[in-house]
Amino acid sequence: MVADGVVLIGAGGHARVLADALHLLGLAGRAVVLDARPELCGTRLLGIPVAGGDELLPRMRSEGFTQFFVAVGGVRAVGLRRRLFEAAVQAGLAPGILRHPASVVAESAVLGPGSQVLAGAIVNACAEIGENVILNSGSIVEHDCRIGADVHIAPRACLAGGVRVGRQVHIGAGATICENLEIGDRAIVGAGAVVIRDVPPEAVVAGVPAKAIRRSGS
Ligand code: JB2
Repeated sequence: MVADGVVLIGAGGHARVLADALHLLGLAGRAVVLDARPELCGTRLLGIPVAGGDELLPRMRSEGFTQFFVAVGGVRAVGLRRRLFEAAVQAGLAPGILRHPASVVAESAVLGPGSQVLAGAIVNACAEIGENVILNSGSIVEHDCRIGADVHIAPRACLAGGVRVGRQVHIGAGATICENLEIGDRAIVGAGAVVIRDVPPEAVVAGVPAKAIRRSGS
């Protein structure tokens, strides 16, 4: 029986980043990983045991696991991230909040349940981060930004002050969003884009300055 154990859901690249952070936070010894690939069962992810698949979720609570993190993060995984979040909550686990020791979070910022603030990320004053959000390595979320559920801000992306981001948005690595703009639900901003106008829901934008190239999901 593990007291206050942590469940990582997923055993790929993003899970390795979260596992590394759990080691730094002293939580890895009480963690377990679940993954959809049966061949990983019995292996270890940075020393953390892979116990099996999501069919184990309903019994994790009775085995002493109380918190979880959705540990998949790819650009096409936003729907999956939501489904896994809801399955874990349904199983009685609480979404944790992961703050890498090398991240900076202003005292007045609010981090939603399940949010992950990774190495070098900065969340500035009065920013509001929704549930199940990834603020990946070196990303910057400036003052007064509002970020919706299931959003992934990829490494080194920068949101200037007052940006509003809807639900299930992906902001690509190194993208810049100028101040006070709005990014609609399920939009995708390509890596390195510089966004100087609002982005409508489900648009995919890329380039400098960013222009629409297609709709997300198409
Ligand atoms: O339903 C599922 C499920 N579907 C896929 N339940 C569970 N428990 N696990 C699932 N998976 C597992 O997620 C796959 O079997 C695989 O092991 C893992 C996804 O690994 P992958 O390395 O392909 O993606 P990722 O989401 O961990 O990493 C992506 O996103 C990161 C943010 C990559 O693009 C990384 O480079 C990126 N840094």
